[in-house]
Amino acid sequence: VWAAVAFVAVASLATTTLTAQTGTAGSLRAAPQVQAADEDDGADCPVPDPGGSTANSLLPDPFTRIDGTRITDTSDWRCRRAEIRELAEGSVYGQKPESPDSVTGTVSTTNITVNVTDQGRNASFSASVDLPSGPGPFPAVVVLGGFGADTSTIKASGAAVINFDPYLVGNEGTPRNNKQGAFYSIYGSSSSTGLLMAWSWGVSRIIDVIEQSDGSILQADATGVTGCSRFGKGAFVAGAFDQRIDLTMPIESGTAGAPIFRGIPGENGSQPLSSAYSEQPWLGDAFGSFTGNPAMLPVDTHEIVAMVAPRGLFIMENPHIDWLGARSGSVAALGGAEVYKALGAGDNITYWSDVQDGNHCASRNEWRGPLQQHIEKFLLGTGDTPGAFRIAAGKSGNLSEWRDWQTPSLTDDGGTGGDTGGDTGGDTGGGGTEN
Ligand code: MCU
Repeated sequence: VWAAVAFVAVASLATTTLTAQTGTAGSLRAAPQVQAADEDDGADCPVPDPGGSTANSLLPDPFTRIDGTRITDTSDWRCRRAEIRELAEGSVYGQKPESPDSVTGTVSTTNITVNVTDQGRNASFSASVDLPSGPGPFPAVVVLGGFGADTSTIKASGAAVINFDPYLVGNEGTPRNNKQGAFYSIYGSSSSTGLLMAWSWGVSRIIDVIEQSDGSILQADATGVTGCSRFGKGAFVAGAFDQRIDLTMPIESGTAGAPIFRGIPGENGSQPLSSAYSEQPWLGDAFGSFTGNPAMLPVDTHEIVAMVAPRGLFIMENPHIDWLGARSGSVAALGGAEVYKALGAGDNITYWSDVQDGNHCASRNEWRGPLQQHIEKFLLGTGDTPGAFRIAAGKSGNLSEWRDWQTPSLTDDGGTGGDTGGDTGGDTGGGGTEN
C-alpha cells in the first residue's frame, strides 16, 4: 500500500519523505515557502493557436488570454502561464523539449553526473558540488558560469553551490546552424532553440538527477539558480522554465535577460536587440524577426518575470553600465510584480539596482544580506523577509508609461493548481517606486 501511495503521490513529496527519513539527525528542515512539484505544471493546459500578432508598443497584458478573455481567479494563472510559456518559446527562446525519455546520474559530495537519452540519442555532462559546513542534506544553488555570484555567502547561508558550466550543454562561438553541446547533440546542431534555453534544459536535467538521488547530500525540493551577465540571462530563463526552482537570482543580465525588449531601443547605450541576437546564439532563431520591431513580440520579459511567480525571484542589476539596460530591467520587474501581487505573493519578488560598485559582476556588499535572506526564506524555510524594490535613482523606469492594462483583483476559489503560496495582498515592499 505504501509503495502504491508513494507512486501516485507527487514525486517531490515522496522525495521529501525519503529525505526526512534518511537525513542525519538535526537535518530536518522546514519546507520551502513556495513549492511547485513539476518542471512545468501547466503542460496539460490547452493553448490556442495565437494567430498572427499585431503591433503593440506597450507591454502585453499578462492577465489577458490568447482568446481575449481575462483571468479572474488565481487558479486561472496556471493555464495563462502555459500560454505565455508557449508564446515565449515560439518568439524568443525556442522550444524547451519535454522531459527526456531517460535521465540518470549520480550525486556525490563533489560532483553531479548527468546522462540524458531522448529521441534515440544521448549525451552526458557533469557539474561540481561545493558543500557548506555542517550536516546535510543541503539545499543547492546552481551557479551558471562560475563568476559574479557570491558563492561564499551562498555557502555561509547554508546552501550548497553546484558549479555548472553552461558551455557543456550549449557552447558559444558557433553559427546558428551548427550549435554545439550536450543539448544540441540530442536535439540537433541546427535546432532553433537558443543557448539560454539549452542552458535552462541543463539545469533541469541536473535537478532530475538530484530528485532521483537518495537525498542524503542534496535536497531535491530546494533549488536556486543564479549567474551573472550572459549567465544572468541563463539563470533568468532557467528559473522561468522550471517550476521546481524555488529561487531565481539573475545578476546584471542585460539585453536578452531581464530588461523589457520594448524598452531597449529607447534606452540610451543599452545593448541593441540585434547585437544581443547576433553576438551569440543566446536567443532562439525566431527572435531574428523581432530585433527591429519588438512591438510585434507577443510577449515581453515582464511576463517571463511573471512565469517565475509566485516563486522567489531576486533580480540584481548594475545601474552604472548603460549597456546593461537597467532602466528596462526595472520595468520588467515592476510589470512582473503586478502578477506576483495579483497572486498574493507580492513579497516574493525583489529588484535591486541601488548599488555603489560599478564593476561588472562585482561582489557587492549591498546584496549580501538580501542574498542570505532569500536563501533562508526560499531554500531553508527559516526566514520570511519581505521582498523589496531598491531601484537606482537614474535607472528607474515608469511602469505606467508602459501599460494600458490594470491589475485585476483575482478571486481565490482554492481550485487545483492555484497554489500561490505566501501571504495575501502583499505589495512589492519598501521602495515606493511602483507605478
Ligand atoms: C550582459 O551580458 C553580456 C552582454 O550581453 C555582452 O554584450 C557582453 O559581451 O558580455 C556580457 C557578459 O556576459 O559579460 C561577462
